[in-house]
Amino acid sequence: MMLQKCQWPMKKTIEIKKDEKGFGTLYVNDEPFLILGGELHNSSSSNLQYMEKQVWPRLKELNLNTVLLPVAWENIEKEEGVYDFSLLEELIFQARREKMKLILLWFGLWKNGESTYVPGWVKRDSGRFFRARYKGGELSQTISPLCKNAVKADARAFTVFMKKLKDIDAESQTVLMVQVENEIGFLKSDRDYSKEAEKQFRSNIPEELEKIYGISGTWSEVFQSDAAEMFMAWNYAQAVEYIAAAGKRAYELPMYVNAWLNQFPDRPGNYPSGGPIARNKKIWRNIAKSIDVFAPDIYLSDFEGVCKEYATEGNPLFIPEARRDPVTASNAFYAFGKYGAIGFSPFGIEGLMEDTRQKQDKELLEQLQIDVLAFTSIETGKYLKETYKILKNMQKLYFRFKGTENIHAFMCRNEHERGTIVSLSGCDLELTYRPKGNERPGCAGMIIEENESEFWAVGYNTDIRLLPKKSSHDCITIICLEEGFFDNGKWSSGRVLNGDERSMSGFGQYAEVRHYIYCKETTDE
Ligand code: N0T
Repeated sequence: MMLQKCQWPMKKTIEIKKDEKGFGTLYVNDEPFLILGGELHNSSSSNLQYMEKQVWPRLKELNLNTVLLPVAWENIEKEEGVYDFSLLEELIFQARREKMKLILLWFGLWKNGESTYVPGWVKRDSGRFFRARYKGGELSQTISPLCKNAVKADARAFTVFMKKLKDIDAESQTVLMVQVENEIGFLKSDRDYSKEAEKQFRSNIPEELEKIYGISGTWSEVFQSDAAEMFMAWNYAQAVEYIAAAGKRAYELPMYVNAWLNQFPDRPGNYPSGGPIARNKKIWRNIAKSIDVFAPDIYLSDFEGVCKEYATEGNPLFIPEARRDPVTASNAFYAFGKYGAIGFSPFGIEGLMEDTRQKQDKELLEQLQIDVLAFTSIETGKYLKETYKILKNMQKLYFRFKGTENIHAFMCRNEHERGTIVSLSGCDLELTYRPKGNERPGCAGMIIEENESEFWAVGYNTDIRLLPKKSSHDCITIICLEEGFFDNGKWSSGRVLNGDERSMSGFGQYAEVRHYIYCKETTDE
């Protein structure tokens, strides 16, 4: 007879823990999890057949482990108080079958500044669910964040949704996180000019803000030229807090909000006013306390600048949406290597194997002064799948050193930069960036030092040379340089690169891994 081992059922948890550096890591049952993600186009997950035919097969070869997809309020509560979760349940089944984790995007009251995903009964009743107005009183498509009825209705639906999620998924843990709303804020205006908003904007700032900022007065007195945006940030952050807190009481999953960043020209309304952009972080962090992560959607070319802005003061870096051109494949290494990101996820992932250069509405994007490339896939998937494959297989090594001085990252910021020096404990690395066009990933990568005579390097379009440390005259000698790959954490070496192959052993347009062993001889006088 088999003896059954008596075990306590393990408590299942999904949480983000922070280290001393402030870097966050997502833990699933105390195991670190690296989100190698991709976000679907907005409408893909509204139909199961479409998912079967057009989406899942295309995701297979990309080496993702997580898919970000929307759950629309209009779909789960078509009639007030009547809920239907059949689509959600099927999506979760499909994901499990595909061995994929999910991050669900709650498209509730606000999606890209507007209220296009609210149910018809909310849209039709603009008395009960009043809209934000532009200056002069013109109506918008955005339900005002000052509308308490609307916030309560959203919170109620969100709570029922989270409860359902707990019922069907707490055991399997297919869903890792939930995004609350999408790129929140008010578009085409610096603030809401509805009657209610006008009244509040003229009054003194709320007590809570007085405490946070240590100053009192009207919005304009306190925040001057930023008053309109701060006013919106306060109202949106409060609404989000109400909704997220209610949802968390039903099911305690990590939650985040994502930001449409302030791009040129930097005026609120040109991007959604009041969203969680860096400038508004004080309000957002103090008010929306149930939110675990404030996350940037990075379409701007200054990838490094944005990462830096967000990975501060204990805010873990998570990039739920990223550019679609090949540079995204190299940016991922940088986000994980330099800022210990918990995850990375290009937008429109099911289309990343295509070349969409001709399909872009170039004129429109140019008119809006938006970088066309940011929305263009030039078969980006064929590069991204290499990045993800490498990261997936070397994550054990990565997590072993995450948050320590042993991890370094490099990235070429513009075409004038020729290279950089990365300082290791035993030597310096001279990294020279290779010229490359828009069709390729950027020059970027990551170095992990195993000890003072051994390191791993991964990256794209960069040459590596070992130098003595600045002002020293040490003689640095390579003992062994191998190409190869990690297979589920275990190094499997390929050719030993020596002779001709050693002098031209840099990284090319597809990501590669190298293992270096070297020694240092001190030149004593
Ligand atoms: C994103 C996506 C989707 C260079 C646009 C980005 C997604 C939403 N919005 O394809 O609609 O649901 O979150 C807006 C970025 C515009 C500014 C780019 C400046």
